[in-house]
Parts: sequence; structure tokens; C-alpha cells
Amino acid sequence: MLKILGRDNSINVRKVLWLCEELGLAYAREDWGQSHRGTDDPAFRALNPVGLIPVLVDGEVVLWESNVILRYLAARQGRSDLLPEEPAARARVEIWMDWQASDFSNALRAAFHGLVRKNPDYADPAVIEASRQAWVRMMAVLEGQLEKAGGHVAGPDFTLADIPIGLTVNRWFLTPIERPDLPAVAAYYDRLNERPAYRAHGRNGVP
Ligand SMILES: N[C@@H](CCC(=O)N[C@@H](CS)C(=O)NCC(=O)O)C(=O)O
Repeated sequence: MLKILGRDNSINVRKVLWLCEELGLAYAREDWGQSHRGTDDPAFRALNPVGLIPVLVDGEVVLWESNVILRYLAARQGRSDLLPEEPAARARVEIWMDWQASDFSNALRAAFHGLVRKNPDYADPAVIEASRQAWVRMMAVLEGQLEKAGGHVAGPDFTLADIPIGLTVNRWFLTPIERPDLPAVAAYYDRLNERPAYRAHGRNGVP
């Protein structure tokens, strides 16, 4: 059985839990990180030298980096509907995954960690406001994409790209900030909510 290491309120662990649910894959999850076992434990570092969650163990295969794990599981299950094999179609999915993991996450970090996690490293109101403004700019990009794409972030149908983006949208609605009205994003949030796996691991009250 698959083993997933990481607490279930981590956005990056939730990506993997959501996908396992979509794929109908059984797994055992172990709590690691923050108030649980620390990821500086040598047993954990032996699996992931950078000490971050999630880690996936699939027999001899040990992986870290959440979006890599998503790609691995979709390919393992032959789900080219979620991650196309044709290079251009695949790249159109991966653009949104990589953007979420880089510029998008960097933009919202201070607002989210300052206001929701109450992390003292992000207590400066000016830094939080700059982060909020950057987050709004990223969400305007997403709004434009959703207006064009026809239902989901990489096109009409659900793909792997919707997992990182859908979790970030959940975070947007659960963070106490001033938000502009973004109708395509709101409709997308409700569309994702039709998926039991999103209700279980995405829009489940956890920011
Ligand atoms: N790029 C990594 C980022 C992983 C990451 O930042 N994980 C956070 C939780 S979301 C973590 O391990 N934090 C330390 C902890 O929880 O102890 C990925 O996508 O997997």
C-alpha cells in the first residue's frame, strides 16, 4: 500500500490526498511536521533530505515534491486524462502546476502565514498588505484563464492542474483579506466542490 508522510493540514500533503481519492488509491498516512514528529528526524531525512512534507513511499519508490508526486501517481495509473502524454497538451497542464508552486505561492505566503497561521515571521502589516496585493494580481490572472478555459484551469475538463490551483483558491476564500469580486473564480470554486475528493481534502474547512 502507498504510504504518505505528512500532516493533513499541509497544502502540499492535501494535493496528494486529493489525488489518491480521485484515483481510488488506498494509502496509509503518517503525521509528520510541525506539532507532530519533526522532519529533522534522521529517519525522515533519509527519505527526504530537504526535510519537507509530503513524502510518498510506493514500495522501493520514494518521492518528495508534491507536484512530482501528482505526476507520478497519474502516470502510474495511466491517467492521461489528468496528465496528457502529448507534449503540448501536457505542458498546458504543467504550466499551472509550476506557476502555483512558484510565483503564486510566493505571492500569497506572507498574507496567508501572517493572517491565518499567525506566524511571527510575517507579522509586519506592510509586508502582509504587499502580499495581499500580489495575491490579488495572481488571482486576476487566474480569473482571466478561467474565463477562457471553459470550466477548469487547463481547459474544459479536470486535470492535475486543478489540484494545486484548487487548493490555493480554497486558501483565497478562507484567508481574512479584502478580496475583489472574481466571478469565474467563484464559479470554479463551486464547480470543484461537486467533486467528493475536493470536499474531503480541499474545501474541507482547512485553509
Ligand atoms: N515544494 C515542496 C514544498 C513542501 C513544503 O513546503 N512543505 C511544508 C508544508 S506545506 C513543510 O514541510 N513544512 C514543514 C513542516 O510542516 O514541518 C512541495 O511542493 O512538496
